[in-house]
Amino acid sequence: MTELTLKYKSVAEQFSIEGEILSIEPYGSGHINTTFLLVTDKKRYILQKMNTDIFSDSDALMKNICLVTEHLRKKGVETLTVVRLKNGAPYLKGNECYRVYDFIEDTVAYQQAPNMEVFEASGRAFGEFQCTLADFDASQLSETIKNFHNTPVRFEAFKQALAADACGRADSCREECEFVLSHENTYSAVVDALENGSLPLRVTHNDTKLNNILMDAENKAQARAVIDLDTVMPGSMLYDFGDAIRFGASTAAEDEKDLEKVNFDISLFKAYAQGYCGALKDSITDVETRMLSYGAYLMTVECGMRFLTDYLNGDTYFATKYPEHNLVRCRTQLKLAGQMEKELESMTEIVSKIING
Ligand code: ADP
Ligand code: GN1
Ligand code: MG
Repeated sequence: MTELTLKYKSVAEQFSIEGEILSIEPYGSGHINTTFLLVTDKKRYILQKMNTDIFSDSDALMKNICLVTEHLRKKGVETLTVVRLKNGAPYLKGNECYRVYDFIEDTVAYQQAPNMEVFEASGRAFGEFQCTLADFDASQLSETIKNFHNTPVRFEAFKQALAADACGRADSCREECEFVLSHENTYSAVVDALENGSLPLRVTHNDTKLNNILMDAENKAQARAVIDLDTVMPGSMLYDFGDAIRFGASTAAEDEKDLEKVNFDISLFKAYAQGYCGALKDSITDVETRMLSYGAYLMTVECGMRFLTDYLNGDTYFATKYPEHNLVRCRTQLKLAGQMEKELESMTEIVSKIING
């Protein structure tokens, strides 16, 4: 075992895991935490080094996760199982923080929708996830990242990064910056509607990309568990619908370099909307129905803006594999947002037909 593996082994041994540790290897494609597959001679686990720069209050974060998973489990919904430390604590707290989950076996986390059925099933599961949390007391939840989907606040952060140009990268992304600057008047509709009460505040997941749901490996169009519960907090239904569309209703990966391959696919949009809205038919309001498609555009442009901000800041937030990675991701998001902007009317018609028959 390497020195690093030995370090993770001594971390893992402090948790109540079954069996002898055989291996600890990097796992998955998350951009925020550092995830490992931990294998013992008895079971498999997920070991995560938590990102405490982003989630600064790790006690509050883990309390949220314990409360939400308890609520889901009580209602018979499969969810993450937090493996406690031998001393009973829910995570290892120190200069670095770690947590362990049972590995949810016989599942797949897709990086791209393999077909319409899988994407529709993921939509249904995220819709049901929200229904299950509808009676969860939101006042028990901490806001783990303030202003997470506050697009005007994200826009201010972008403008600051552009003005500072800390890494001298602004010249290499003029076109992208221009796109973000020129769309300023489209950013505030959701925060305004939440503030004036026309959009209801709900308990939402807020990070609903397709690799944050585990699908059944055998029966491929069946969801097993919604994961990555770090950002479950009060929000709008538009955030959950929108973020899933921005990632999953594309014909290419989030970091596809060849933009020719990246297109918004309205039939994937329809499939997801059928699953998601089908599950939420009884609770969705008229304003949500009217604004859902705009939410897809907004989450896509917001994510593009966040990747661009991070590129300008020198890649301090999202994990990257090469220097232009954030810029490449930003380009796919802005292309998709531009296409959605043009198709908003047909998207809204699709949603309204699903809801109103
Ligand atoms: P991040 O916040 O960095 O995105 P996630 O919690 O989403 O981290 O985990 C990253 C990846 O690890 C997921 O996309 C999924 O592939 C895998 N994963 C996480 N938790 C589990 C689990 N309990 N069982 C199986 N796979 C998991
Ligand atoms: C991050 O954690 P992960 O990789 O599932 C990010 C999301 C972004 C997404 C873009 C806490 O999600 O907000 O939409 O990357 N999560 C956080 O792929 O910032
Ligand atoms: Mg994730």
